Amino acid sequence: MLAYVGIGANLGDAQAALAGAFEALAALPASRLVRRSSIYRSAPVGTDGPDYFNAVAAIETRLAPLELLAHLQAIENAAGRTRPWRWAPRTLDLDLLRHGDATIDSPTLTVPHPRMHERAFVLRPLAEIAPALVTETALAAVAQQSIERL
Ligand code: ROI
Repeated sequence: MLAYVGIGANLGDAQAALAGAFEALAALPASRLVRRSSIYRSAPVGTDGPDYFNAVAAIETRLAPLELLAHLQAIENAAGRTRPWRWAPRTLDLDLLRHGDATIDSPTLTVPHPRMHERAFVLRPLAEIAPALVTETALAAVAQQSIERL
């Protein structure tokens, strides 16, 4: 399956965290990192705090959605992620955006990611590596959000 993972960080050396995340994704079992977007700097959405660095990765994987999710959480934890409150700043956040054409709505995982269409920091890098998945209308709807491709 071709899965898409959103990557974000806004604490510590966030750019190094993104580079480390790409390396960790490339090392996932039964998987191959097939595409990585540019890195974007974006104002925090839904909260305040430092700017985020964001990117999206495409992974060809034989891991099932919940298996992949568990690996993503292990990578976050290894990067020193803590969860003091819901929208706290984070050293590394990995969101499973899509997993093939699966639609899943379970207590631990919803794919496609339910809020990706509200977020320029997801849609812009996703459009860069998977233009067929992001319409011009969707991009126009988030055009007022502050984001810059580095
Ligand atoms: N805002 C931006 N710009 N980038 C993120 O990765 C990000 N992640 C989040 C919330 C708090 C919703 N805001 C974000 O989880």
